[in-house]
Amino acid sequence: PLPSGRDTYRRLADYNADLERLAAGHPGLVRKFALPHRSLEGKQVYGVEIAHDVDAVDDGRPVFLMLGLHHAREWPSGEHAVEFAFDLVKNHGGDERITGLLKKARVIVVPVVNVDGFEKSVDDGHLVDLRTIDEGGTGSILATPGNAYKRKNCRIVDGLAPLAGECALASSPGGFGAGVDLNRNYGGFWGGPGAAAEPVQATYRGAAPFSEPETRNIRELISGRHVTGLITNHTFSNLVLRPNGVAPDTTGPDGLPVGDAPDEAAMKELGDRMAAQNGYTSQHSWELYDTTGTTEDWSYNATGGYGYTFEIGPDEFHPPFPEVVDEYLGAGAYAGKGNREAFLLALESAADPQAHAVVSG
Ligand code: 0X9
Ligand code: ZN
Repeated sequence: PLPSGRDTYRRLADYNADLERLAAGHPGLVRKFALPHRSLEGKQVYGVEIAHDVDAVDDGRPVFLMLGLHHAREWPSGEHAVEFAFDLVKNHGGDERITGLLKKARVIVVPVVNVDGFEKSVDDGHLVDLRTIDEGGTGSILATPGNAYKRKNCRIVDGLAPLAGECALASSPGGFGAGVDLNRNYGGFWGGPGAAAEPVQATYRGAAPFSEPETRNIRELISGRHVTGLITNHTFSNLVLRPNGVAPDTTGPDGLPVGDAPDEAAMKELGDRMAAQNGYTSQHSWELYDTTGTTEDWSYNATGGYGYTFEIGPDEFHPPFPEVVDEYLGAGAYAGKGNREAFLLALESAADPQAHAVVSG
């Protein structure tokens, strides 16, 4: 079973209750906090920080950051993030490796970045039998009910909301609904290829870099702490992606080629090791397709902390829950190939940032 014991997808209230439960049950080890900006619908966004002596916030230990649910329909991305939190807490004290890591480093988990969009997606998705959706396959995602396959946040841009003030998918132009694609709204290469300028598009980048409260939350979290490594979880395609999101010969905002990441050798090395654990393919993000304004293209290029996107699962945005369990643990059809071990490698690397410099020469 999963570290939390859960066997169905969480809804938004379940995430918030679980974070509260983790913190309340483990004073000194887990601290729950609210991110600085409420969502457009006024919801608070929560995270937990986990570390030995967690309240000694001025001790300068490096931070490993784990994110989920930038994209509303990608439910396993939040599940794996929050299960990692449960896993660390459960094994602290008993497991020597995890106890040691929580002494060296701090872990911050924000499982639901896009709270408004996720609530719409998961509430509608629960109205129907998930297996019925799955039979439609990914080719029929627009034929499924309501907002189960909503991607973006709840920014209403003129003319796009089917009903005034409503953050919905059904019957909106283009079928993608209102919203900004939060994984195109960060500052890294914002305005470049692989992101749309038109609000109807699935990859709408927003009016400006960090125009959205959800991306500002993550920017301020990262800028205020010493985040040496992060994983931002998505679904699907079984990929470990590393910067950059555009190919080296692409012209950047400064008119020069963006080039390859200065830490390419070391980031590839860690990406490959994580992929060896979860069985995914390790590659540059641009090898999937061009993207600009993504989380780690900002965080890496702004801070130097290593950042990866995990695209969880072979072929579905939110498969039946037992698959999510197996993909975390490395069980069942995924025997020996789970994200748990890959996440621990990322934490180990973030806990020892000096080792980065050695690998990259
Ligand atoms: O397009 C995206 O945002 C990601 N795929 S998803 O199906 N989850 O929407 C891929 C992003 C890859 N690029 C970077 N991470 N830079
Ligand atoms: Zn995604």
